[in-house]
Amino acid sequence: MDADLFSDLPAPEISLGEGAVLLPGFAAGIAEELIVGIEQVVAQSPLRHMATPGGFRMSVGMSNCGEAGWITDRKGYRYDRIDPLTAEPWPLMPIAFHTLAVQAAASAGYQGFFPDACLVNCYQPGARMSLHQDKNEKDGTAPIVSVSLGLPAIFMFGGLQRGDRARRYPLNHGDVAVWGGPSRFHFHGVAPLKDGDHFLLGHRRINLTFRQAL
Ligand code: MD3
Ligand code: FE
Repeated sequence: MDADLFSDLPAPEISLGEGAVLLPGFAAGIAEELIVGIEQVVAQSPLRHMATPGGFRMSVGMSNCGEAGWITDRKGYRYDRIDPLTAEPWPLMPIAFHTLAVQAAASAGYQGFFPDACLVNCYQPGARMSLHQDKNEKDGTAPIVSVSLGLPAIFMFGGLQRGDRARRYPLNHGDVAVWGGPSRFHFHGVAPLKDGDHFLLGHRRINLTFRQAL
């Protein structure tokens, strides 16, 4: 018996909008390696619930690796080379993270993507991310690559105006999405995480978001 008759076919790519591509299961085969990397990162720079400029505690636990990390506090949203919790540089980006992000971007048509920041978002049941735009990166022409691990989530993808109707897409374990071109500045968010029990991550969803931030 052939174990997999289709193993030589390229993975399907699904368009999410102009410049945005979903690569279903692109990272599934290296999920365990990614999770080891996440454990190393959060051992050095622990997950924490940051404060928004308006003073709300984010329901998503966050950390970063790479040359720069995304942070928020009462002073605003920004990138910093130093983790404010440890007062040290962020952990190095594991090579496997960087390679995956570069390969996914290239597969979606974005050659030369070189992420210097990786945000680690950890969702527990009920955690959500309200509609927002990613506008803190210096070079808006570079795409963003996101990797979903663990429990599935409903991703909301809107338009250039906050009030534009948002489409809802399921993001599953191992899925990678590449957001470039016009979709780079669309409003987006994540609906409250539904509880479940994932075979690798238990009651959690972890999203890695790779950016060229500096
Ligand atoms: C579409 N994170 O960290 S990843 C974020 O699942 C963020 O944790 C979500 O939005 C998460 O800023 C969504 C998918 C994603 C990331 C950035 C985008 C989609 C995007 C930027 C522009 C358009
Ligand atoms: Fe975002």
